[in-house]
Amino acid sequence: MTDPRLYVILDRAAARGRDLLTILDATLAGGCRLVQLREKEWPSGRLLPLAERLRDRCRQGGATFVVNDRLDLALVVGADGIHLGQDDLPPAAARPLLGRGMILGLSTHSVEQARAAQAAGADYVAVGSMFPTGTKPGFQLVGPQLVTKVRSEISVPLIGIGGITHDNVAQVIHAGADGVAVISAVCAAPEPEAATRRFLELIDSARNLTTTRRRSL
Ligand code: TZP
Ligand code: MG
Repeated sequence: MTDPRLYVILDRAAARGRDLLTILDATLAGGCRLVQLREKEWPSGRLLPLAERLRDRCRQGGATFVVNDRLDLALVVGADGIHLGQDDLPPAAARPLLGRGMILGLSTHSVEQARAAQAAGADYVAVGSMFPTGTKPGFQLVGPQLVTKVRSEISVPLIGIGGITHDNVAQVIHAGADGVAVISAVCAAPEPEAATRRFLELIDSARNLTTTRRRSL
């Protein structure tokens, strides 16, 4: 898996009519190297040509390309990974179908789920929702406190998700996350490239601060 600091999730609904390929190019130019395609409406047949083009651009840009929910599509396009939630195919059912070296990412909302995700072979674990978000309204709010609890329980990369913006990203990194996943803060940003660069700057300075704090304890 490439650099997990910033995981940009491309979501057509959040992009509000803007082309996902344009957003992808911008976020790659801004330094993102971990990308997910998330589509909740279009059937897989309709999504396939777009998924292929996104996969190609990710390959050219040296980014990891993950598909959300749809294992069939992930396999057909030769994605680098699949991301599954608690209500999707269980990891034990998905794992045997994954190609060699394919990444399995799992969404979790409690310490127990995160522990179970790692035990089931997750290559990274996402924890959310960090903050209230309009992208998944009414979704369980767990806050950065859960990142801190999960951090001491798992060793695979830990990604905070949900309502993350430039203003609050440092809280998630300070809580112990290796990276953050964002939808609207990049897909709906007026300038996705600049938004990406700023996230990476903020994440890096939060990480430096966290390391300095740990060292001085
Ligand atoms: N899973 C937990 S919260 C969330 C998902 C997919 C939505 C994240 O979107 P945004 O726009 O970054 O808050
Ligand atoms: Mg899902």
